[in-house]
Amino acid sequence: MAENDTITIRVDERIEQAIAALTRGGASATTAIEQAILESARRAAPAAPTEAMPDSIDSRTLSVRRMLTRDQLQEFAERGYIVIRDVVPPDILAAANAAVDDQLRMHPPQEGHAGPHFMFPKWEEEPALAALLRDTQAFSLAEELTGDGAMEYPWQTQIAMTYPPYTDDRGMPHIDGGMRRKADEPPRTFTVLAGFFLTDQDDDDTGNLYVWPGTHRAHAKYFREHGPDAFTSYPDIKLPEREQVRGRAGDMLLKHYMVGHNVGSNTSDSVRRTVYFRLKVRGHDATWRQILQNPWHDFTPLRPLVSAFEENDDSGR
Ligand SMILES: O=C(O)CCC(=O)C(=O)O
Repeated sequence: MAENDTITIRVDERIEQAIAALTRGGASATTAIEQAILESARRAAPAAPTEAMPDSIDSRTLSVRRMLTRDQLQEFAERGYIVIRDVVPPDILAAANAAVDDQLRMHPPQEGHAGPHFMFPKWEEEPALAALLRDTQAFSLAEELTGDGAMEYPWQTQIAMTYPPYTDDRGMPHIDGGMRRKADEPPRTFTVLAGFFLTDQDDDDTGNLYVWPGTHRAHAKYFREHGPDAFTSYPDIKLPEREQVRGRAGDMLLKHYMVGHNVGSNTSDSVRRTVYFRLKVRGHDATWRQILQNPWHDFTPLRPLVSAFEENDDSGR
């Protein structure tokens, strides 16, 4: 098939239902979905010459828009984060890993380093990293939390690596962008953290991000009570039990900005790699005071879902 050719596929109801079933719950369904589409393509274009039939799904010409399920939306609203399986195809993943290798040649850690090593290339500087967000379904999945067209691409990328052996024993989360800020400087808030696992982190202590689920709501409650200008240090809240975010290479994390988090331990045999983007709804910066007090400020589509737990913890205003 020539590079710019496209084929139009009428996805029949059965295939649509199969895809919906496969993607529900974030199951690892990419291959099965590809097969479903191919099957549909065969039915839609029975007379096409052999050379026009793709061997595999060409991501430039065919895609099925993945949607977050209601359960995923609910989980994000309630607990503040979700992991979505198989968002990044292998070729984009390999190119991203090569870009991380390039960055490491420019910014290596010290000989024998153990613990976190962060690098912050600009968005334009590393297109193979930007591709994680821009050339996959990641951005549209993230926008299901905020509304279609609501967000903009970030200007910066973060490569987060954890060299073993490292044990993080701080036992405390942080919120990005405000701790130790000067009172007359606005905090560097954002809407949602999109994280891409470049290495498997599906066992504990493999460099997994630590999160304290639900703290986006507890923090907002604190800032309603103490005022948003109190965000110069970590809010004094009762912490829930900490969790380790688990994901495999190719999966994506979406985490509410206000969820308390921290670097996790890595006692495995290999260096952990994650790439983060801090995404903002357009016009976000001007409204940081509202954002700190209202966890749904930037998340219009979630508002109808949150009434159940808003009643209990009064965090949804
Ligand atoms: O290592 C990580 O994944 C967490 C990094 C982190 O806490 C941060 O950049 O704010």
